Amino acid sequence: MMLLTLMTCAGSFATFASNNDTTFVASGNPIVNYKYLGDPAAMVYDGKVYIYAGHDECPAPEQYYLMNEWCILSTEDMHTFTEHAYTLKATDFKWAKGEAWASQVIERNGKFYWYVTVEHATIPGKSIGVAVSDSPIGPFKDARGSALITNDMTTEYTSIRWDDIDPTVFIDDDGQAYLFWGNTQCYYAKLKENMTELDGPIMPIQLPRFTEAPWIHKHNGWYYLSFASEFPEKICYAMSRNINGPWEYKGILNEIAGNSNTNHQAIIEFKGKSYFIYHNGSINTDGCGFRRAICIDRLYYNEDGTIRRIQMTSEGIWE
Ligand code: FUB
Repeated sequence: MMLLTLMTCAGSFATFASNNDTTFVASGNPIVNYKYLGDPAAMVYDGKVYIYAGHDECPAPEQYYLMNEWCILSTEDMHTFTEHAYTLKATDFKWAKGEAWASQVIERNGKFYWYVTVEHATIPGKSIGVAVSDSPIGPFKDARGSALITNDMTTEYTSIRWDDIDPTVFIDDDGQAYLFWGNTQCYYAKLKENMTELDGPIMPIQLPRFTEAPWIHKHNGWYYLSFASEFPEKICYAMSRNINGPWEYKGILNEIAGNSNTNHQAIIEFKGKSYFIYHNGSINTDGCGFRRAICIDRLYYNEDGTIRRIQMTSEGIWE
């Protein structure tokens, strides 16, 4: 394979392979500094961490996002990363108008399901779709040919048009899959085994100061529901012994992330360590809340299951 090492616009080195994959060694946070990426969602699969992130394109409008696609990174050691050539586009969902907002991928029975936020072409407001692939690096195709969640399914809870965003998906030990999502109002619903249909009603969850970006994970018998709170956003979290709640609010997990009005987290365990993956606006000189950058820091649990506040670092992961 031909390899070409180039100095990128941000002054870092990245190696571009002839198959258009890009390999680089992260020298700290942010881990990618040759393009802007936000809303990282991470999946551990077969000895690797995969990060799926929205591409903040330039030039974006002054105070809004320009997001048309999601990108895929992978790593075996949290230091050397490959950005894969394949991108999923918001317009790969024929019923969508665009706007590749937050997403998450999960594996079930050897297939990979990519839950995404997009703007619906005909039903006003944001929607959640799902794409499927035989590989974590694609190609993915629309699994339904229609949205899984549309704004008109949740109007009894709020009249805003952007409440159906930011899907996070989880498969419990008994095999039951759940989709959580929301803005202003947090929701969850069961998913059928096929991962592409709801398996019950949409239920609201009451969380104090909830804004968006729910992330559901489990550790040592506790369920954790972390989420972006207030605006500019901090990440807060709640814990429960039951996925159906009640959720006990535990306060701030991560403070406002530098130079970004949003914050959006993924929490994973990989090779015996826990990681907090998030975005900030720290790429010099143009980084901001609409040109974001992915960062990774360690996450530590206390003995009682609560989580220590994240220490955001410029140095990134050392050990
Ligand atoms: O990237 C667009 C939106 O910004 C996401 O859907 C939210 O979570 C916030 O990060």
